[in-house]
Amino acid sequence: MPDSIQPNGDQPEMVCVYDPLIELMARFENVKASSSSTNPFEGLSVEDRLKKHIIDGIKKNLDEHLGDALRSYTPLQIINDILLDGMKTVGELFGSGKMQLPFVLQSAEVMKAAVKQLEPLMEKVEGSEKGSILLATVSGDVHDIGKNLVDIILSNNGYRVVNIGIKQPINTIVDKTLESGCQVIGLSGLLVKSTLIMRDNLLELNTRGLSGYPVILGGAALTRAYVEEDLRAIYDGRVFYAQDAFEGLRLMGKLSSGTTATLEKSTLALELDEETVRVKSHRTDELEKALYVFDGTKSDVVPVSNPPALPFYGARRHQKFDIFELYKYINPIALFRGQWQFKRPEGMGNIEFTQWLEQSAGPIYDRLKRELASVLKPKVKWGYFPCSSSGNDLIIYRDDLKTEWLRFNFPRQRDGRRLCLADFFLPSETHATDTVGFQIVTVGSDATALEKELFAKGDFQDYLFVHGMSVETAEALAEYWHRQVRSEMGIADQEPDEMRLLFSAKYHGARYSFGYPACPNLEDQAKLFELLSPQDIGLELSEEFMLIPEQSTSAIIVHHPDAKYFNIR
Ligand code: B1M
Repeated sequence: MPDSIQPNGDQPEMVCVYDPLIELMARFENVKASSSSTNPFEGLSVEDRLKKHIIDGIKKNLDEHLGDALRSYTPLQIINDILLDGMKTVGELFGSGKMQLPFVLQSAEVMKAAVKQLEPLMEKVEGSEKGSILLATVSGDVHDIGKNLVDIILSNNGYRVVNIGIKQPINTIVDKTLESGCQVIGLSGLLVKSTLIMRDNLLELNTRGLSGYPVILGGAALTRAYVEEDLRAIYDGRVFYAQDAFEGLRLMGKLSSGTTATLEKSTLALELDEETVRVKSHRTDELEKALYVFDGTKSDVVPVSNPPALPFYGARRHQKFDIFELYKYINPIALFRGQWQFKRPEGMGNIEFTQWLEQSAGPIYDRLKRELASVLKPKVKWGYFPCSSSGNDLIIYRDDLKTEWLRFNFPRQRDGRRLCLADFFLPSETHATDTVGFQIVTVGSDATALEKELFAKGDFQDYLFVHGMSVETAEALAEYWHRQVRSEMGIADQEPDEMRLLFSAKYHGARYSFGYPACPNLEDQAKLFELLSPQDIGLELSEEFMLIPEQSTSAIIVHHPDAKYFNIR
């Protein structure tokens, strides 16, 4: 177990330790760094001391200052009038780009610690609740972090949150909502399929006469238009889209004060880039299924007449890795900006921002590399199979090279080049077989367990950092192993010498993950499981074809030199 992430121990205090990130952030933000030599609370009133604890995320001396405040205020007054006021400032700083998400989480940690200290001294006052929400990730979906970030932000802003976890069927959602007396239902999910499940859940609430519950929906594959147009049209009650945890907070504020009527009609700006809109289209599934039928018009792709020989037949396992070698394959942009959500401070240029990220997120990254070296357990299952194409299908053969084992059916672009993954392989009419690779990688369930522990303990900042590192290490392992596959297939002739180019897939062939645009059918994960049997590296499939543990990813590997990512329009 890493030094500073002890299962039952305390995190080191931030205030008396030189933290390069805090120092650097201070150069760009209004939030002041805590100096190691002066007392940051000197001369402040008790109210301002407590607010400073929250805003600057300082845990040291919190109990003492809470004790001082208890001489003049009740515990409830301290929470509602002082600490929550501090959290409001945190929200405003975040909203105006002056505070980064990891620091918001640090403030939430302090808030949680303060409430924990005050709670035993409080009597439950009827009607004192600001608002309440039941949170769940929908059926079949194992994605935890999105919902948990919402939980952290809401519960540390005074709302009662009943977080019932991942993979929750509507029956449980309804039962727990009624049982807990929550006023709002909040649903989250990672996949396009989850957005369809959310739709079914809303219909079920209608049927059961429970549309009186306002519903907030969030998650990577949702779009505002889908929720505010399509789902609003089918739900008898009020349903809202939250792009992030803070929009969830604003919505809870409006719902609790009864001012959602105006909100429902508002046209909040959509800040989605073109790719996100495409990827997030909730219609993807249906649209693409309709395209699966081969109408005879192929693309201009010419399969390789002399494909790579099978390096071996069937699946193999590998689980001995130098984790520090794998770390080199982590894309720092995806980690720092995507997972840890560091944003470019206003007025800072791109180059300066990149340098700033290296200097500010870099030390955290280095720390986690060391601390997680024994937690992340990289494991791979991969294999090669003889195959051929037939229209939009890719047929996989048994080791006699002629008995069909199973087939994949891929969508074809409706216009343009009319690409389809099957086109990259020799057609069955040629009576020759081609070679296809598959891989599935995981960094194991210990990372999931550590994340759970950190979340439960209220170490929210490390929870975000560890989650980001673990999922991006899974992605790095996929990148690393794909390189191995290219070498085994004898197509390592275009290896980039810079990682940046590797991350933009500038090599021979391509790795496509099921669920991504060129092969959107997540059910194909079941076929990949049949081919690779990855249960022996601890992998399972959820009923909605997600991989458990969460920090895992799979792919079909195409050797054709023209194979690049493409969308299905
Ligand atoms: Co993958 N992935 N991924 N992935 N991944 C997506 C989601 C995808 C949209 C990418 C794409 O197609 N371009 C796509 C899904 C499309 C689909 O459904 N068909 C996809 C896929 C297909 C997959 C796999 C199935 C691929 C494969 O292996 N075959 C696989 C599945 C993993 C599994 O089954 N366990 C997979 C794997 C992975 C990695 C492990 C490599 C990695 C981490 C995933 C993870 O965290 N579990 C990963 C990543 C990084 C992504 C993207 C790039 C980012 C997702 C993320 O981590 N966001 C994503 C594409 C994208 O979104 N641009 C993609 C950060 C996270 C904190 O945000 O959970 O959305 P999020 O929560 C936010 C908001 O959404 C909101 O607030 C939160 C905080 O701000 N929010 C709420 C969420 N719930 C809310 C509830 C609310 C309010 C707000 O109120 C109730």
